[in-house]
Formats: sequence, C-alpha cells, structure tokens
Amino acid sequence: MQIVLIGPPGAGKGTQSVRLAEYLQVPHLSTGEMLRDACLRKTDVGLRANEAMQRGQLVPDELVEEILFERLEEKDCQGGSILDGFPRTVPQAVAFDAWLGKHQRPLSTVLELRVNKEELLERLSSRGREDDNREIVLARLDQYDELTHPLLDYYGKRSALHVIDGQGSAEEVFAQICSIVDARK
Ligand code: B4P
Repeated sequence: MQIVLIGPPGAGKGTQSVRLAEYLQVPHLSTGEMLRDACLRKTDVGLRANEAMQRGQLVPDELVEEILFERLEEKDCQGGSILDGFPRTVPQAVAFDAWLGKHQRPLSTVLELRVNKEELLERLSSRGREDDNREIVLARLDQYDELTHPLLDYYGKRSALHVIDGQGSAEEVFAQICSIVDARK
C-alpha cells in the first residue's frame, strides 16, 4: 500500500509512520530524516538543503523530489511504502502523481493528522531537535499553513483524504489509523 501522512511539525507523522510501516511490513520513508542524513554527510543535496532547514523553511521541491523518487525506485519499495513528510507542497503532489502514473502504482490513502497549535508547541519544546527551538518551530508552522495546508484540498477533492484526530495518545491515534487502513486493504 502506498500511504501518505500529512500533518504540521509535531503532529506525530514520524511516530505513527514507524508503527504503520511495521504493521504493513513496508518501508518508512521520512524526507526529513533523508534530508538530515544528507546534511550530516555533507552531500550535494545536504549542502543545498541545510540553510533552508536551519531557518525552518521547506527545502526546494526539486531537491526533495530527487532524493525521494530515487529511493522509491529501490526494490524494497515496490510493494508500497509509508511516506512521512512528502508531499509537502502542491507542486510536490503533482510531481508525485506523475511519478505514480509512470510507475503504475496507485495511491492507497492520504492521512491528515490534526493537532492544535498549543499541543504542537508543547510537544516540540520537549523533543529538543536542532530545528525545534520556538522561533524555528513558529516558522515551520507558518510554512505548513502557507504551503502544505493547500494539499488537503488537493487530496480532499478526490476523496483520498482521511482526517485523524492526532491529539490522543500515540496508541489511540494508531488505532484510528489502522481502522482506516484495514478498511482499504
Ligand atoms: P520532518 O522531519 O518531517 O519534521 P516534522 O514535521 O517536525 O515531523 P516529525 O515527524 O519529526 O514530528 P512528529 O510529529 O513525529 O521535517 C523536518 C524539516 O525537513 C522540515 O522543516 C523541512 O525543512 C524539511 N523537509 C522535510 N520534508 C520536506 C519536503 N517534502 N519538502 C520540503 N522540505 C521538507 O513528532 C514530534 C514529537 O511529538 C515527538 O517528540 C513525538 O514523540 C511527539 N509525539 C508524537 N505523537 C504524540 C502523541 N500522540 N502524544 C504526545 N506526543 C507525541
């Protein structure tokens, strides 16, 4: 199954994607992790992505598409994967649709994790990743509202979108996700 998780920073995309990947036995692909790894290894993509990430901004679409599509073509992703943090803009979603069409892979479902802003700020303040300081988190939330939120309309129009209440415990949230995924198997 090809599943996409959308949600603001701190909504639990990473937390839930890991569980879901294990449940469905498919790879978990986090573009955030791939980019952080590229930054650490100082690859060409990492050097170009680093500055945007430090400012809480999205990395240019073509850079993310380059690393993700390359990864999706690997053998272990043939049976599907859980996409955590991609697409994050409408142009990324359009490029992803083209990629799916070209590779004849259907998109199974898109899950939106909804959590209110106070809770997001609280969660991220206690995580302590480099880009989790308050100023950068606020910039990331603005980027979500401006660039990622329009995706909900994009997928909502074709009835691919399911809203998950992300405010309960990780177990409660996962139970909601499983009920949607199981119904589509
Ligand atoms: P990501 O790595 O995707 O970071 P994120 O949005 O903060 O999500 P994350 O998965 O880490 O948080 P989660 O909700 O799981 O992106 C980082 C950066 O990479 C972006 O800012 C951007 O610059 C760049 N990037 C990535 N993808 C891109 C793309 N497609 N295009 C352009 N740029 C891109 O967890 C947060 C915390 O909440 C954790 O501590 C967790 O333990 C806690 N938590 C989770 N669920 C909980 C629950 N139910 N209750 C309580 N706490 C919970």
